[in-house]
Amino acid sequence: MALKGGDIEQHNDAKSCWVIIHGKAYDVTEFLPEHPGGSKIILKYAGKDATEEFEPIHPPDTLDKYLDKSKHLGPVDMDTVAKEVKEEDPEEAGRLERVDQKPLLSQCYNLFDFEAVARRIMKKTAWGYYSSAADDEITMRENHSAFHRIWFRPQVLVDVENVDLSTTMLGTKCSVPFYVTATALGKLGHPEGEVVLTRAAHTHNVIQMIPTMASCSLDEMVDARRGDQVQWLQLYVNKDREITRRIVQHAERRGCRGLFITVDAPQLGRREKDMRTKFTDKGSDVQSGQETDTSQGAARAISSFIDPSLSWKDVPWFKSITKMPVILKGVQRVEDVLRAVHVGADGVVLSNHGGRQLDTARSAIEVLAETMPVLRARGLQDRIQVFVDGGVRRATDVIKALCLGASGVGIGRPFLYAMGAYGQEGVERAMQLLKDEMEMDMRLIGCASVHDLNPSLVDAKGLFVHSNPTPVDALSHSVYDALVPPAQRPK
Ligand code: 173
Repeated sequence: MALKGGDIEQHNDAKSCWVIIHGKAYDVTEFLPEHPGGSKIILKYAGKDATEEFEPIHPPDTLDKYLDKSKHLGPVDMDTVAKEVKEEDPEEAGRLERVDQKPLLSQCYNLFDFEAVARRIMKKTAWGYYSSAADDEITMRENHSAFHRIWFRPQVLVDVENVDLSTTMLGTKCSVPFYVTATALGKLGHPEGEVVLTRAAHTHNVIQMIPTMASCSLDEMVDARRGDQVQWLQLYVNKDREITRRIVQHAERRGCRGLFITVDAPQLGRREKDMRTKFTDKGSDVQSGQETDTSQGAARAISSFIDPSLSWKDVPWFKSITKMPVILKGVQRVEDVLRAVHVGADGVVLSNHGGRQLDTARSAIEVLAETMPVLRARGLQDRIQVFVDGGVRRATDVIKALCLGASGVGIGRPFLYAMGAYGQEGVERAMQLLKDEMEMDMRLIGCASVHDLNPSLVDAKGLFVHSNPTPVDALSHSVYDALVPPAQRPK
């Protein structure tokens, strides 16, 4: 017999704490101290329906995995559960109006357009979480602006009638040299979460890196795969290595083809925009929190399982538990690239985690320009594949990275924004726009295949100069119209 709302309401404190999730009741009293996000956030929902808060942060198999079956209390007659009377929220009403008036998808011409739309129509907490970066967000801005310090040296009179964008990454052929990199908490952006990215990636034959901290379960993302679509696994290493072993081996059994171990996050960076949106979240009582760290933003609250003691000596263990290629994600200096070669890693991702970790860390593209000449000088360039991510918004950015020797380029936030703004179709259009840009740019630079891209096609001398000495060109600023995001559609 189904439980009644009244039965659950009784269990509304730390002595006995029941919650409803997706129409079922759970006794989480004993679990409270173990909850990675702290007990306080659960207690806020003690005796109540917690589905809405639970959903984006927990993959659907979470309760089966982490809560003993004896604590699964069974179905609840939801008609008997008191509906929370939500206060009229003027901010939400305004947001819904903006959703109604959002530009047509066909009005979005580049990746910035999706960002502009997403900013206006995503929930504040989702926007705060995705768009935020560490401290003063200097590295996040640098990630993008570093590309502006590289200039092309195009070659002419090359037959570019047919342009081939396909390449090989970690032994698999793919249509384009960019991939969907791992980003957490997809359901903040879209009710279906990361499977939307999986489907769009299939449409364009783009590789997807599956995040450890996804809202969907790994199995859901794998099940959403079609045909011979390729997926990799991004891994946060758990203090409990048995959990890590299970995740890795399960992913391998389910066909993942690369293991990307995140090495730039022994602790999550402080993202103040994310913290502030939580801070004003009504009723979350974060100011008085001691044991809870929700005041630190969505990500930090759930990242306490990550092992800060992870070190170089752990790498052989990863190689021993999987046949997947092992790639270190988040390498930021050439010395560490050499070390990665030395320990037998199959690849590195030069990345600063989208500027979300150490602020004023250098851009990946700069680290790439530092790295490749050293690898070449030592004859190591074929021993390791080098990927980059961070700040990529234009196909010219992708091409610059390939010219400097990257095997592939990861793109994260732009696809989340496209998903948040327009769902699967949005992500597909974002990928198509990038492909179109890239085909044109390849012609203009004088290369018919990405394999022909090489360092002679760029002038990256200025890349290492960290300030822009060029004075502002007042004339052009007053004469030219700035790029504007697409207009809102009238109601
Ligand atoms: O950048 C992030 O927000 C991130 O990587 C993360 C890590 C752990 C939990 C949630 C997100």
